[in-house]
Amino acid sequence: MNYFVIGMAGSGKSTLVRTLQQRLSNPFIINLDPAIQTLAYVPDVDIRDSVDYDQLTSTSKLGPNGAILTALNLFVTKLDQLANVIPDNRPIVFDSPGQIESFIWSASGEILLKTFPGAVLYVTDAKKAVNPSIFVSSMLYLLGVQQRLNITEIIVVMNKSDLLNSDLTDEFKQILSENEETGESELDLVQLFAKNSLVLTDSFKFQAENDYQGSFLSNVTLYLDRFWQKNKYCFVSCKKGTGIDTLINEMERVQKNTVVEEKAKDEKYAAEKKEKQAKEKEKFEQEFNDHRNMDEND
Ligand SMILES: Nc1nc2c(ncn2[C@@H]2O[C@H](COP(=O)(O)OP(=O)(O)O)[C@@H](O)[C@H]2O)c(=O)[nH]1
Ligand SMILES: [Mg+2]
Repeated sequence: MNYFVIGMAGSGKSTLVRTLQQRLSNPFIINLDPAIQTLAYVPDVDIRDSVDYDQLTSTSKLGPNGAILTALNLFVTKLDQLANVIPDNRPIVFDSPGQIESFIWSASGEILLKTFPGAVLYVTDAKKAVNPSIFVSSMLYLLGVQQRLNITEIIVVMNKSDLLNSDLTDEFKQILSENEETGESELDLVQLFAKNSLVLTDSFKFQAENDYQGSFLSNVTLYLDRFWQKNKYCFVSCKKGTGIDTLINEMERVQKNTVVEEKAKDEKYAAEKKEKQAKEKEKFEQEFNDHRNMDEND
């Protein structure tokens, strides 16, 4: 079972990995963040043991992002060694660098996901998602990640839900009642954003800063919500340890589906390759016979 924890810097990825280390059964943890100074957990494999980030910034004169990217690329050149130390029958959890783009938009993330097919956890800050424009921006990024990595289903981890402790303002309460929904807290509101796009679009009316932003976000939401609503949203608090059991059940379900899908993709690829080779062989034999017949006729 393989799990990749990705998300914006500061969303709580490493804290979640620490929580999963405590809650999963005997997990094997891999830290992929070369630049982290202090980790909240002790990993089983640490990119910092095989790649010297400081040397990349000083000797190779790379900037912080270039050095993270290069460190990941160097790490994946040693994947055969990693495969040798990864034990069988233990859940593997990959913690990714703070800068999501270094993992998502480079070849290394793709290679790791292809080599160790599994579930992807997109960690985001639930408190920030109370702002509807931040919620939609986060969902747009999520859809970009899904397309980039060709992932059918991704788990959205709404972390820091312990901070969703304020009551709803009267404006939000009115929006809920106009849409025949009920809810008192920010937690109810963000849960509704994820499943009822009308609540979201109505919220832009007083949250969006100008007409252009409100109109853009409403249109984006009405068109794209069907794609982000397909994902499962898990509201957790790593700080309080809440929502983790539900998350783990979801991780196991998505991981199983992903492995089945990857197997089907590999089988389809192998069948197509076999068919192509058979056609090429047939074409070659035909050409060979044609030439032989021409030679015999001469
Ligand atoms: N309130 C609250 N803070 C959290 C939670 N999870 C993480 N944090 C804090 O968010 C900050 C960033 O966490 P970190 O795991 O380093 O984020 P990363 O950059 O995504 O790996 C730290 O100060 C954490 O203590 C949570 O569930 N609730
Ligand atoms: Mg981290």
